[in-house]
Amino acid sequence: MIQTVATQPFTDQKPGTSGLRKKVRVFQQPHYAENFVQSVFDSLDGYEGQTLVVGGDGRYLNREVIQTVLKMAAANGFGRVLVGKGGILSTPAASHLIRSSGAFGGLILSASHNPGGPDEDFGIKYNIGNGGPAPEKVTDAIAARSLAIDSYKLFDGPDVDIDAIGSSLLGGMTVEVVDPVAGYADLMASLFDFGAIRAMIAGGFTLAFDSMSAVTGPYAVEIFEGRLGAPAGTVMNGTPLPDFGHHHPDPNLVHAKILYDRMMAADAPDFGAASDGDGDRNLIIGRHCYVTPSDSLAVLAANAHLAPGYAAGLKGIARSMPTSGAADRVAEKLGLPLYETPTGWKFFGNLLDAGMATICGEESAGTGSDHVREKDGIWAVLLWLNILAVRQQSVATIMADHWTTYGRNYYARHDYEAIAKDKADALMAALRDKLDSLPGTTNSGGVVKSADDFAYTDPTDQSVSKNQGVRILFTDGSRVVFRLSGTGTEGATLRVYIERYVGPDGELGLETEVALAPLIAAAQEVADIAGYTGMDQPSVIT
Ligand code: G16
Repeated sequence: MIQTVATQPFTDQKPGTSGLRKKVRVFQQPHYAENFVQSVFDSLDGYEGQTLVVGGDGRYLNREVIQTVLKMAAANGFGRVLVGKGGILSTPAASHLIRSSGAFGGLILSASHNPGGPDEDFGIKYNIGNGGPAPEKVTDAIAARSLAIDSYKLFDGPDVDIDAIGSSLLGGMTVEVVDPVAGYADLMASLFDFGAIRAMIAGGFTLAFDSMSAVTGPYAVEIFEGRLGAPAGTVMNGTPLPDFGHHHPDPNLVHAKILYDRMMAADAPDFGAASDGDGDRNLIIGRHCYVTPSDSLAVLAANAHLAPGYAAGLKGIARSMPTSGAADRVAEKLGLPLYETPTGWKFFGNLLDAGMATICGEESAGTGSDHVREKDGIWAVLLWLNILAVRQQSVATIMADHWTTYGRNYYARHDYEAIAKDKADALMAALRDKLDSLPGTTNSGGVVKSADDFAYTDPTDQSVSKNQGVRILFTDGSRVVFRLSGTGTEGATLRVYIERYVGPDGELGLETEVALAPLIAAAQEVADIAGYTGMDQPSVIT
């Protein structure tokens, strides 16, 4: 029986950079998740009888919200829902399942790299039929609907068993519980030379992959240990846990410190990597050699042709604006177009659909390609492994070679977390007020060439996205970028992105902090970060 439940709008359901992310306790309010899911359905046209994909990263509340989604999908007229066994689907696997099943769209339940548990974070994101995050026109419609909603529809039936593969009926809707891993692993095998990687591992190459007790565990065990023959134990923290074992599943140098320390030890493996809560981010560390996400994008783009799936070359490269310009130099050399988009994977979807870009990447540890419409952590690791297997060189050698060919973009991101929202807004407003007066002035970073607030016009549909981050560009090509995160759930997070380019003949071996020190000082001078936030150090440096 279909129930229509009366409700009232919540005023805080506007999706951020990547869906709606809130504290679990916010999602546990009566009607909260239901309102958002109904707002999604109400913003879509033509899904009756169609297929919806549902799954998540296994975090606290995942299973409960999956049942809610199933009952609401049945009541709203979907014909079929595909759900990952146990409610598990990594974000890239969900994207692949949406595409390969011809689904109308999907709901991915995750707060990505944010921690999980009763006092931590949860999230819901809607992806469209191309497998990618809903574009802004859809998320704007969802936000508008969430402010007007007065009822939602729920099928009044028992919970569905999501732990056994197979089909069942919920009202008139079919629920198919599917293997979350196999189809994704097959896709990876179709893109990369698994034989070459397997031979490299059999020949003594060692790797460590930290799943951070999050969703990639089953995928990594199947692919690295199963199909590629790495020894058992190669995958660390390989069981997805609702609270990620009390860890913060963010693959950066702070939260993946155990892996980092292992990679810097005398007996380090040849290659180390980690992924995040929902499996779309990646951290790459060679033996004694950390690779920044921006550099990783550049190296992957420069060498992708060594993997079978990309042997025909790339159509273009896309990066988010705050990502370093390292990939730009590769694009230039390869004669490829380079697209600079706002932060958020959703901005890459149109470029990938239009065949304008093949590889995309972001400074926030995301890289991916046109094989799905999300960034993909395990994909990035496999492309690295394929390149290492072909080149038969260490990560450190490949990085050194890359810099002597293209020059080096020294890069760091400083995050100031959990600052009061009004203070963060005031800091950004003051910066915006200064933009016109900055060009021509000198500070610790050098002479300011230009200063603006990044705006993007999508080349495929001409849609315009404004206020995407304040950029201060210096005459020597260095830059400092300021923006507020769109994924946090507590106060505001200020992100300061700092970059300095040194050509192939310049000093390529500096410590990053040393290379960037004048620009870090300039960021303080221009934005008065300490004054506005009361913090004299960032919370996280990546
Ligand atoms: C999401 C988006 C990314 C973005 C990142 C950080 O990643 O998909 O495109 O770069 O958030 O965004 P912000 O700087 O606004 O916090 P994820 O892995 O959290 O889904």
